[in-house]
Amino acid sequence: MAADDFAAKLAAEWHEVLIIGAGFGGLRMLHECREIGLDALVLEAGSDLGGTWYWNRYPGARTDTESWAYCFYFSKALNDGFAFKERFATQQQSLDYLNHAADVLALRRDLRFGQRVASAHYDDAQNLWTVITTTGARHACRYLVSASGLLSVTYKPPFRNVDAFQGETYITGHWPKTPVNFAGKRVAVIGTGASAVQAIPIIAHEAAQLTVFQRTPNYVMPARNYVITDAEQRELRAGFDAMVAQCHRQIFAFPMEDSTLAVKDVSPEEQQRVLERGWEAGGFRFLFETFYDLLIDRESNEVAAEFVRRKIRTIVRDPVTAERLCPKYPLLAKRPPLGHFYFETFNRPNVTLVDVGDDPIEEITATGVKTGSREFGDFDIIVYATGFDASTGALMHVDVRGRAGQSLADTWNREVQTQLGICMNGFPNLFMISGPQAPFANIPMVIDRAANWIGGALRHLKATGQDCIEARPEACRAWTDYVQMLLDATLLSEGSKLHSWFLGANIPGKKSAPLFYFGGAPRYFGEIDREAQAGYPGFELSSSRVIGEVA
Ligand code: N01
Repeated sequence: MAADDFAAKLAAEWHEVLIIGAGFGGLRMLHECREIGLDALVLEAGSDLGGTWYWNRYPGARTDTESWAYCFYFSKALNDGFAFKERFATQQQSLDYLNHAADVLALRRDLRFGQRVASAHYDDAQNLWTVITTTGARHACRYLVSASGLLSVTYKPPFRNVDAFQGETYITGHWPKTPVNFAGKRVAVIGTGASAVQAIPIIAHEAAQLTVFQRTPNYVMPARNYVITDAEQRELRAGFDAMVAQCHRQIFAFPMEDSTLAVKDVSPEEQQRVLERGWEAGGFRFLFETFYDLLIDRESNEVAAEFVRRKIRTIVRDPVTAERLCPKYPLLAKRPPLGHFYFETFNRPNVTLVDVGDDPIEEITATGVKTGSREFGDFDIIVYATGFDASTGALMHVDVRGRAGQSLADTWNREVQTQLGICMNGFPNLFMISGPQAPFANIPMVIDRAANWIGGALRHLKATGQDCIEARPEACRAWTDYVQMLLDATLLSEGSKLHSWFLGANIPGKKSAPLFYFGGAPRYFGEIDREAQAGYPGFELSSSRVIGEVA
């Protein structure tokens, strides 16, 4: 029976490709499918497109990648037709860009909103996936692409009595569409990760009082945001191709040049001068345009780490608060946030920092927060900026079943294994964009290369009359070991003691494992290209069709 006939029998709507999520990844993949001539539909839980930029509307939310390089790289025309307003795009500007792309590429007709995927089951006999959403809508497809985001499942710590609080409660990753009014309110923010670091300075300006609960301090580097002038806009447009090439060769796929200097190559005075220049340049330039060995050499790392601590001690007036804000672990062992006057905010008289590192929050009360030894009350609002069940979280919250009904959640609870961070053994024709063991880097660039690679694989299947691709178990084992080895060569491996979400260590009970490839984006791009050029040796390709079948 042809696949679409079988889908009709299941009372399911048939598409060759189903894509989960209408953020950057889903939109990019839909465009890829259209280029190949494949019929594709995007299922999106939200009421509109945007993904991360739809859900994360908290005050201060904006990109940490320079706006002009946070885009769809396959089209200069898309960037030419859009006015990037600031160096780091606000949440609304990011959403505007995605809407602009969706309009220009006419993507909306294949986006289905309000459709949260509840289950996705592979049918061995028919070689197709059936996908059911929480509204009960049934779909079937040959190829399933998860573009559900590496940071889309919010995490709220299981404090006792979270519902006891009688004021307003918000979570940064699921912020309401209507603005929250902080004016005159006593506000608690729990968490000091990238989301909190962006939100805290803005909330502090509005609130009567702001209390920040910090478990682990962060190395926050100044973003040094600015408004893009017309003249700079013209320069950026003229430099589009060079920018794309630069992102392809930079270790984290950012629009900057990697330093070729090691800390020990230069005198202590020169080290400080180089670091000062990076600090002034702003954003992640402090990490990548200063010295290349910060991520791999402990002593080099300590020079840069101490530089940041000195900055914190200079900026923050109260020495006790300054010391609390100083991280004592290696720089980059956790994902460092970019700040917009973050440390300066702690000089305000209405802002208090509470260190809960050694005195954990245990309970939420009717009016506030209780740690092991102290009680903080009289809050009107609690903001949870407590992060995400990252990377594996999104698919593990869906009932995904592969060959012979094997559960993805059970499989990943035993061990996360992938081939190239894109496919898995036991789950044929399931692809992941920004999946576990893919690089953590400038996300739209990782998305672009993954969508392009998946498109190449689908083209290859079509051209060779095949319709089934599955990662070989030995390839998955080898990739997993390789990802672990790459991680162990960096100081990022220390993140397991620091609740790093890079390793899943922020979620109690989640097995700590390398969730990202840290061998450098250019190396990864080369590796996935070579796999395709070699004819996909790490995959088994086959045909489920019988002669005469059309689907
Ligand atoms: O989440 P996080 P996030 N008691 O996990 C604390 C991306 N992003 O949403 O550090 C007390 O970093 C936790 O403490 P600790 C970016 O990649 C991008 O801020 O685990 N505190 C931490 O301080 C980023 O890295 C952008 O000790 C608890 C905070 O909650 C990623 O999203 C902007 C606790 C969680 O921080 C995640 O950032 C924003 C507990 N029981 C985010 N549990 C841009 O690029 C957790 N915490 C623009």
